[in-house]
Amino acid sequence: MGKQWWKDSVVYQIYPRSFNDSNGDGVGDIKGITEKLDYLKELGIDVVWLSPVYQSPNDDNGYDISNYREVMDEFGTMADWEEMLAGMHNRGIRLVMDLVVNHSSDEHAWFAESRKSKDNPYRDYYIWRASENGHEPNNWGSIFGGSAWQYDEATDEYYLHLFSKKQPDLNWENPKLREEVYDVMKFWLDKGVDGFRMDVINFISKDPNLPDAEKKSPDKYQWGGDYFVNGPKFFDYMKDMNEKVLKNYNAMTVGEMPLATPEDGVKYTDEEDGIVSMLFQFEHMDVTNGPGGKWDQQPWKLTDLKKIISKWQTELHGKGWNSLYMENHDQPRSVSVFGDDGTYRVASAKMLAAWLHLLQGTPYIYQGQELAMTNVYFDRIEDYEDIETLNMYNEEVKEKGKDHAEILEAIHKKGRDNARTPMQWSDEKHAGFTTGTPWLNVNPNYTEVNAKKALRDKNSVFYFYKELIRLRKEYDIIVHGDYKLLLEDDEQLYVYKRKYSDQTLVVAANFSSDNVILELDELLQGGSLLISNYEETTHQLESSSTMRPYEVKAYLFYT
Ligand code: TEU
Ligand code: CA
Repeated sequence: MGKQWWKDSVVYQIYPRSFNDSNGDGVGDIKGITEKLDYLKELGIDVVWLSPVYQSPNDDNGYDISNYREVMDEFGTMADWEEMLAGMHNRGIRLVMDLVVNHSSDEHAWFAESRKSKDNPYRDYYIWRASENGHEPNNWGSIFGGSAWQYDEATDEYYLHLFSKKQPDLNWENPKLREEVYDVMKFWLDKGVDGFRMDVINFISKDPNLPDAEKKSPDKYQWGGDYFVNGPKFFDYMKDMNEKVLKNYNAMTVGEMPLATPEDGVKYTDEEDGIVSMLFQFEHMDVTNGPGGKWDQQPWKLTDLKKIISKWQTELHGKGWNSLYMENHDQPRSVSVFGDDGTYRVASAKMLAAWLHLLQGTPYIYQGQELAMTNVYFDRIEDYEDIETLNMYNEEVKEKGKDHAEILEAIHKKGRDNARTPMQWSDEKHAGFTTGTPWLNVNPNYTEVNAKKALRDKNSVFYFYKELIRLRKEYDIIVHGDYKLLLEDDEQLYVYKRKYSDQTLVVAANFSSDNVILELDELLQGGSLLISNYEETTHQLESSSTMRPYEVKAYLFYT
């Protein structure tokens, strides 16, 4: 494997709480992951990104860490973790851990000290400010609702939390804090992990003046992103981290970077001067957002998706590196949003898979995506667990008096629990996820949608992913080829062409449930079929052909 081994890898994301429960307490755990390593090996993935397994009071399911060097009791022991890592490495699978260092839990020992007194040695590990005329230090809103500031009586000051009040932001201005983070990273790297996915890493540097955000909505609190997204010292902090830690390991780093532009992407992932191996950005996920943002989901246009994807493909080619994903633990299921989770569930899941995996970048499969798991439609708010969802519901329904049904519909479309219902292993009770009571109910479609069934069916979405992963290993063009969008204005067909030395790859995907005529340039006739999701397909590309509902086909040409 080369120096940049992540470029020809496929990543599989595990959300441990929902993956597999080994001891019947209803919560997925580390031994549960170890039990399923052969399943991952069968799929053929190269890397696991494991969402946090550190000690945590679980205000945000592990994204609130109270000890960076210990494994969460509910998930098992360090010995279990070591066994899991060995099991992965024995199978040639690498492990990327989640590094959540924009904030910690308020139950972290650093914070317990920090809040005690203004002269505590840990005071400056967090961001404390006095009140402004009896109010919060500024008008920033938290991403999970309400103010981004929490008053703390002990010292009569406020601390900053961009997420929940149990997730105080760490103060990266403090060199001691930065050293602590480096030590945590070395601790895990020395245990053998192969890299980190860095949670909201481009939020770590705040403008030290913490100015009020411009008032753009009637709300009391405003989005303060101008003062912390890609903040003033972000790049320098990351350079320092690379110098002091990462350069000594051949580690893969994925920077989760909301609001990053392709220009940022080029700067941050440059092979010589960059700071991470690849970024994880959200522009294409936001294509369904209406003017009201994430809870205002609207019908989306394929031409809008094309513009975003094409911009990233073109601008990063030869200069930077991106993640390719349509799902993670914060997003709804892609087949429910971009495909069809009814009649064409299987066809559309395969279409999305081939369309995505044949683009340039490192593909990510989120657990259950390989089964075409779908969104879930609980009708009681009590069935939801996610802090973001529940806070939003309380604010909108209980405080502002909005309609329950309307808000529930928004949750059905975009709530994070869509991705967090337990992995569907079989048609047994609770989908074979647990013998106990699952922490979050399983999606009732598990009798139809489950791994056991998929593994027995050679035409399943699972084996389609397996084939895509295999193709990546066989054809360099998938990793290295350039990108050109064809049929730019078409609202149903997404067609692109890639080139690499003497090879050309054409991928045609129908994002609709209609039969659509595909007409291509005379020059693009012939080639040989690489993959498709319908059994009967022409083995050579024709200048005019019909694309059936959610059909995808890719052809390779040698010139
Ligand atoms: O998410 C960061 C983020 O900015 C959003 O995508 C967010 O998750 C949310 O859905 C806003 O609507 C990361 C993690 O992936 C997420 O699970 C955590 O809750 C968050 O950071 C805080 O650690
Ligand atoms: Ca368990």
